[in-house]
Amino acid sequence: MSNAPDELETLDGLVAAIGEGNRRALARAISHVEDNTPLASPLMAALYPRAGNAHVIGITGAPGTGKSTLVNGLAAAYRRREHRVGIVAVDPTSPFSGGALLGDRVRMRDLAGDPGIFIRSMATRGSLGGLAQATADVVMLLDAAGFDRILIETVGVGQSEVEIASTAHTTVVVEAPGLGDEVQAIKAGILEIADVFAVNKADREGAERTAMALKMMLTLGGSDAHHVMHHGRMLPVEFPTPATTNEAWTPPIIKTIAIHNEGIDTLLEAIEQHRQYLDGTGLRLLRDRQRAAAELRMILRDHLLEQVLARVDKKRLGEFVDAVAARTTDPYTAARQLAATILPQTEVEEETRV
Ligand SMILES: Nc1nc2c(ncn2[C@@H]2O[C@H](COP(=O)(O)OP(=O)(O)OP(=O)(O)O)[C@@H](O)[C@H]2O)c(=O)[nH]1
Ligand SMILES: [Mg+2]
Repeated sequence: MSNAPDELETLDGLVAAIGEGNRRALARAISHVEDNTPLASPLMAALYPRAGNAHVIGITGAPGTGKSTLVNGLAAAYRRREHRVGIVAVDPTSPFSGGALLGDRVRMRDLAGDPGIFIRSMATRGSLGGLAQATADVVMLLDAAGFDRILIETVGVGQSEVEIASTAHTTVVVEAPGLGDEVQAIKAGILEIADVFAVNKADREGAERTAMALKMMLTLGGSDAHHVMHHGRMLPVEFPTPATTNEAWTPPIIKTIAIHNEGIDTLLEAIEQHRQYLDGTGLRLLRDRQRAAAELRMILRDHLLEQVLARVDKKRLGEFVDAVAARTTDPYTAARQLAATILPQTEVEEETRV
């Protein structure tokens, strides 16, 4: 069989096995990319062209609102519709949810035997940017492996969620009653990234109030205002605006009882409608393009930084740091001088002539 263990040691073997739906190969590829082994770059290069078919769905919200339970329900519902589902659980605030993650694993066990489902958890390593990039890489690999619906769960209340959610085509913000009466998203500032709201734990008192509060907020802003705010973020000047972008999307508010599997199909429908909206208006292409630009910039920055650090030894770097700290130079000048170490000699001369 082509899935013999040694086959998976080579680039071609891995890529072929992933194409055949080999889960072990996929898990291995993810490890290569996460650990940045020598195979990471060629793997990304070989698999990137195969990705781009998945619809990526971010599920975010305050701790304990029921995101994992919803993800479970959504995954099962997508499976019933013959989709292949990737699940990425991102945990940037591990101190809060170490226990919850354990709970997730137990709950997700009933999905785990299904070959149409692939689950991966990720924990913080390095910077938040690093986690966002690592998540994007794993999503790409799942996409290339043929998972056509990818659910990313982020626990959350901050910039990291916004960053990770920006990997998604559709972002579901999960609210629950009884977290104090104000809607959590206001505090969190994640309101503007919501494409769909789920008011989970609708079996509890106060769910109606939470839904009303959300509705009021949306109408207060006006759905057009929301639209501009939401998509304005996605429209940097250098990209053409699709002709039909004016068609507004008002985030639907769906009540769910995840533990009893109620409202899950309605939530799934809302996500699928948003997907069609993105496709129909050309916004999907725009989002993909915007994401490509952001990703390219991020990787380029990392790459250039690595190049500089490879040329400047620790001691010399320490001297720059000392000089900036002592204010004998400023960080801009220091950065320019450090960057000059990777410029061709002629440009360095020009640079110093200025
Ligand atoms: N009453 C009620 N409880 C629910 C519902 N959905 C989930 N829960 C419970 O709420 C708790 C938290 O659910 P999770 O799915 O782990 O929530 P989460 O948002 O993933 O939590 P973190 O990942 O820790 O942020 C669990 O005890 C669930 O059983 C619901 O619809 N109604
Ligand atoms: Mg969870």
